[in-house]
Parts: sequence; C-alpha cells; structure tokens
Amino acid sequence: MTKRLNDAFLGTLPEDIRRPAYDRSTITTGIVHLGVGAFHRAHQAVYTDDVLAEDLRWGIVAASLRSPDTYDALEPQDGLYTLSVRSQDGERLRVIGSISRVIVAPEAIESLLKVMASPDVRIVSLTVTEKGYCHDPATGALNEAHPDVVHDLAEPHRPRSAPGFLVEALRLRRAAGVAPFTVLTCDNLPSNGRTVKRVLTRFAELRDPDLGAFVAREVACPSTMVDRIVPATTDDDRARIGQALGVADAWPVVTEPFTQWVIEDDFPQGRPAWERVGAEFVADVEPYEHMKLRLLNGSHSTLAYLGYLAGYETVSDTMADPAFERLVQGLMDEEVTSTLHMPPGADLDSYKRALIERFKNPALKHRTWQIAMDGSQKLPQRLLGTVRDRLSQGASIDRLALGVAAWMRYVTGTDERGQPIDVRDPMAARLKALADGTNGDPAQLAPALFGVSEIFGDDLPADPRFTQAVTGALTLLYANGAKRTVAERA
Ligand code: CS2
Repeated sequence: MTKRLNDAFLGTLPEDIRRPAYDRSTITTGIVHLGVGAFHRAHQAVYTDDVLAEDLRWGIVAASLRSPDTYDALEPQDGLYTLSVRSQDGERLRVIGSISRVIVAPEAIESLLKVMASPDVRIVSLTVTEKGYCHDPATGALNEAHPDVVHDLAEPHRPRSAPGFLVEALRLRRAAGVAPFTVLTCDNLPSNGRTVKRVLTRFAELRDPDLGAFVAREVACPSTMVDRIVPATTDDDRARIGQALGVADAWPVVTEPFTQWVIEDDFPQGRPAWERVGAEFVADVEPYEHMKLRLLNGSHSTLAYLGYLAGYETVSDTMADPAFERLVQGLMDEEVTSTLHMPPGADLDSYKRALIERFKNPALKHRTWQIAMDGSQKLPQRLLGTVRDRLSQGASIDRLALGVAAWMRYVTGTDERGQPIDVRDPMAARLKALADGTNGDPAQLAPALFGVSEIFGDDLPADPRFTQAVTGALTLLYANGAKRTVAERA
C-alpha cells in the first residue's frame, strides 16, 4: 500500500471510521506539546480532538525532543494518525486531527521556541517520561549535574532538555511582554505539577535569580493524573489498520477503552473545555495520583519485573497465570489500599476490579520489557512511597518487597536462564556495575543497590524491616525463580 493517510484522504475513509468533526484548515495553535509519543497521541490529543469540534483555538504543535521518527511518520500525513481502541470485543478506529504540526526539537530549536513564545499559545503540555524532568527521583529536586542541565545552562539559547526549552521560552515571552503559558505535565510523577515547578524554578534561578523569582511567582503548573494503557505500536498493528483504512498509516496508536484525566484547575491564560469531553477538574489531584501510581503503576512494575523473569512476554500473559493475578490482587488489597486517602464517593473497589480486567485485556500486547524500562525513575513513586507509608503504619510489605527484589534481579542484566536482558534505564550501566561486583549473591546484591540514594533515599536503607524483606525476597528469587516464588507467596 503506497498511499498514505492525509487530509486529502479523509473523505475517502470507510464510513464507520470517525474522523475530525471540524475543518482542520481553520484551527489555530493554542497548545505546544513536548514529547509526541504514543501516550500523548492516545490521550491528551484525543480529548483535544473532541474539544476542537466546538472550539478551534486549541490546535496542537507537538515536538519530539530527540528522535525524528514521529515527524517522519506524521509529516507526510499532515499530522493525522489513527487511534485504535482494542478489547476482547474488537477494534474501533478513529482518525485524530488535533496535531497540526510536528517539530523535531534538535533540528529546529528556533522554530520550536518561536511557537512556544507565541501569544496564541496558552499551554505547554508535556509527556517526556519520568527521566525527561532531569530530577533526582528520590527528592524531586533538579539534578544539577545532569548532562543536559549542564549543557542547557552553558548554552541557554540552544536548549536540549524539557526544562531548558520551557525556561527559555518563558524568558522570551517575558521579554516580549507576553504572559507565561501554563505548564501542564502529564507524566506519572508524584505531585507532577509541583515537581515540574520546582525543577523549572531552580533551573531558571541558576540562569538568573530574577528569572527564577519570575517563574516561582508567575508560572502555573497544575498537577494532573493521566491514565490510559498504550503499548508500543507493532508492525502487525500497522498492517491491520492500513487494511481497514484503505491507506497506509505509518504510525497509528493502539490503546484500551479506558481513559481518565484528572486536572487541577489552574490555567490563568485559559484552557480548552476538556471537562465537556470527559476530563475531571478538581481542587486537589493528589489522592487520585496516589491511587493511580500505587495501584496501577505499582502493580504494572511488579508484574513487569516478575513476569519478565518468569518468561512472560506481555502483561496479559502474566495475568493469565493465576498466581500472578492473586499476587496483584493481594498487593492492591493488602498493601496499597491502606495508604490511600480518597475523597468521599471515590469507589476504590470498582477501580481495582477494573484494573484487573484492564491488565488481562488480551487484545493489548503490552510487553513486560516495555514497562520494565527506566525502573530507577519509577520505583520511588510506584512502590517505595507505599513502602514508607506501610512501615509508618507498622504494616507488612511482603509483596511490595518482592516487586523491589524482582527489579534488583532484573537490572543485573542476566535472566534466570543466563540470557542477557536488554535493560533500558538511564542508570543501567551503574546498576550493572554494582551488580557485577556481587557475583550473583543476593546477600551482597541487595545492599549494593540500596546504596543508590537517588532511588532509595537515606531512610529506607537504614530500616531493617525494609532491607530484610527485600533481601529475603531476592534470596527466594535466586533460589526458586520468579514463577515458584510468586506461586508460593501469592
Ligand atoms: C506503564 C505506564 O510503561 C509503564 O511504566 O506502567 O505507561 C502505564 O501503562 C500508564 O501509566 C497507564 O496509564
């Protein structure tokens, strides 16, 4: 199939495929998005596509901070792509039109800064993954030694990092007398709005104390809770979706029916009416964020490390093993729920029931290896915050400790059959070097990794209840393997 999806083909698509309900040539840019990955395209860009049907001011210019892949796929498609929603009941396709232009930041620094500085742009949103904030995961403070931070402080007009772009664009706006945009982080970080505000304020302060004070005073950074499971797109997805469209789509995104977006309502320059298309605006996101990070993402990471070690390719394969399902159910009910403080009316039981079904969705091929990425950046908010709360309640942490131990086993870079694991993590080399020094002895490996304070802080390694639980679980994983350990513990 050589013909590509683009504006000219919209009219020729099969009738049952939903397409933009507005004239794309009339939209203006109100949002710049940094990090144009599959998650953004299956989540915020979809809500905004719905909003555009009533309000044309919120078109998105989306930038990738590193790779040109998405640009290469979407540029010939006028920014159009297909959203596929899959479940046991089948697949629904819809073409999304909210992204009007894609920019590859390293190749077009000035054009990106120019759009970010434009007065029409009211919001800069971000999905740059946990590591994109250049922060210390244990404390949430800017990592001033991060190579991209060092670079961006030395060359502030030619930034590379998300904080570098945001602060330079805010400076340009201020110099031009244009009010700051709202910074809308949509990554799975704890108190994500406060975290990005802390990082930006410090970065700006290091550039110029006056700019730091300006960012602290003037820039709104509402927190959000974002939720939708979006596995990486495969070539099978491309082939199947292309068949259904009758034209090729180089990069469709595949997701589940569930979607949720909870946002703090703090947008001094205005915002799209996302509440009319399913988003929830609340005064305090934190309870929702804890619920989601600890129940969904905490379970996900636990399933990813244990499932990978047990030889399971996807989350649904892992969940098909009844012991793993019991483990996750137990983790949620017995170890996470007591740490959550939900507003009245929130129904945790049905949330947890739905989660089990979502993890089991056989139509999503969500690889354990994909979720296992960047564990050093994920563990603190997914498992370790829960561990701290449980310890302060004097309560057990057996399942949480097993998840942490499985991560330790995983980052050694060798699986249970002696095969290499492709560990993707900004700290991979350091973690492997620490592991290599311990000769596969869990009694040495655990303490060596506890010493990474960016992950564990100073408190957990000093608490024998934590260190003993993790070391014990790691010993079992080495002695019996992941499958048996889960079967016996769940
Ligand atoms: C996953 C998340 O890859 C991962 O680490 O846990 O991307 C997860 O699918 C989303 O947060 C769901 O909202």
